[in-house]
Amino acid sequence: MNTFFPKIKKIKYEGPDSKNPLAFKHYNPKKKILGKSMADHLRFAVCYWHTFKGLGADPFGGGTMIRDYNTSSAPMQVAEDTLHAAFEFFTKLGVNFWCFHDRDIAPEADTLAETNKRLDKIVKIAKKLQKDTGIGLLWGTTNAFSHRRFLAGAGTNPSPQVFAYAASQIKKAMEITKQLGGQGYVFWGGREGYETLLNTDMKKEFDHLATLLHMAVDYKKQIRFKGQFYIEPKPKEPTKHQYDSDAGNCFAFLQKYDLLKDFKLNIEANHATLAGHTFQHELQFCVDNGILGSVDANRGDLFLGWDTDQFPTDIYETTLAMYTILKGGGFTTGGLNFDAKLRRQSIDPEDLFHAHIGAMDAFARGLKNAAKMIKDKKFDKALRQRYAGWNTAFGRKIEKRQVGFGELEQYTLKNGEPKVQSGRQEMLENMLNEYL
Ligand code: XLS
Ligand code: NI
Ligand code: NI
Repeated sequence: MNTFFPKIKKIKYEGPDSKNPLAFKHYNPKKKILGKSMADHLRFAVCYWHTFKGLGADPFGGGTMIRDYNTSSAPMQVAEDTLHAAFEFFTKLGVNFWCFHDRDIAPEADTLAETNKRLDKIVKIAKKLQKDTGIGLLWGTTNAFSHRRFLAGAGTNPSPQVFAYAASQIKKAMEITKQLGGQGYVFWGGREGYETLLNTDMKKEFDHLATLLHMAVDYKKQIRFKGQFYIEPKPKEPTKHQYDSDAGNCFAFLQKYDLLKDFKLNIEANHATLAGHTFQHELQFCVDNGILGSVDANRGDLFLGWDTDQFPTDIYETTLAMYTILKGGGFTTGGLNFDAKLRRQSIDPEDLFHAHIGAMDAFARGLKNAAKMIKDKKFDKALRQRYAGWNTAFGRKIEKRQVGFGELEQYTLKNGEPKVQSGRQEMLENMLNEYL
């Protein structure tokens, strides 16, 4: 397997002193941290859509990246070549997982039947490549947002015929995800949202989205697919208002429609910031409510208000994210999928390696820092102290609701003004910087 990236050898761990840009300085897959290998903690996955199908296009111009696997004029030949290139890339990079949309791996044909045949052909090859390389599928998903039939949404489309088309597509995507041993399946509501309430029955559309997901749960049982279902929140883009806008909103949706036991969330860093939250906030919300599933690891740009999907490089962010993930028990079915794309000027195949190496090292450093923070227990201690009042007999009585407003008024009248304490934010921020 040395066809599409002939200049690149297997990327190795060389340690922090290495000057080789095509080596890991921090990601040492076998190294144990808190009793588990770095590879098992981080569960890195490469995404197919940006890494192999994204060629640098933006709203002002077409692709800038020329790839050897993309040269044939026969679409299915391109699909096969791309798949081989992908597995060469995964192997050389040393990741254990990949993720795809149905339409990334096989191009859509004129009819659904023909499209499904194409998928079968590619999935057969993918299965063999997975077996030969030991690389697994972290999750599969459906692209029910690019084709013009989905211009007004998939599950939330005003037309039941489009709903049916989306359902058929998801059915097939679940089947192939199962065939490839996928550990999860993602629902990102690409166009499940609206532009104006003048033409939108929001309640109906939410109901229909839930119906689609219930059907998916039923079908999952029917075909005995054991992977975990995830919803991926995003507040806007492509629609002005997306229905799965953030973790809190998804949690309410899952509860209302009785879907909580069947779904967790796939949190994307750039979607968190678009929703006006930090990445860590979204992760913490999921941990606190038992719905942390997987992560799309990327970052946005401070000055741009859209999903720039850049490779994660900020150690501050990766440290806080890994701290929350580790404290929440770590990944089980999920992992860190790089839903990130090269910048338009990064045109060489080599740039794909630089991007992923940097991102993996950034998370490896985050993991090491977070493990130290956990071992030292300094932040745990600070948090415990801040809430210590709740461990007194008085605090417990409130928590257990053994007292009500009347008793609390009596207490306050008797004891007067409460003592207030410093939040120590700056001290804690300084303490955090000691770990970076
Ligand atoms: C787009 C989403 C998408 C999902 C998969 O913003 O992040 O890439 O991860 O459909
Ligand atoms: Ni994503
Ligand atoms: Ni995104």
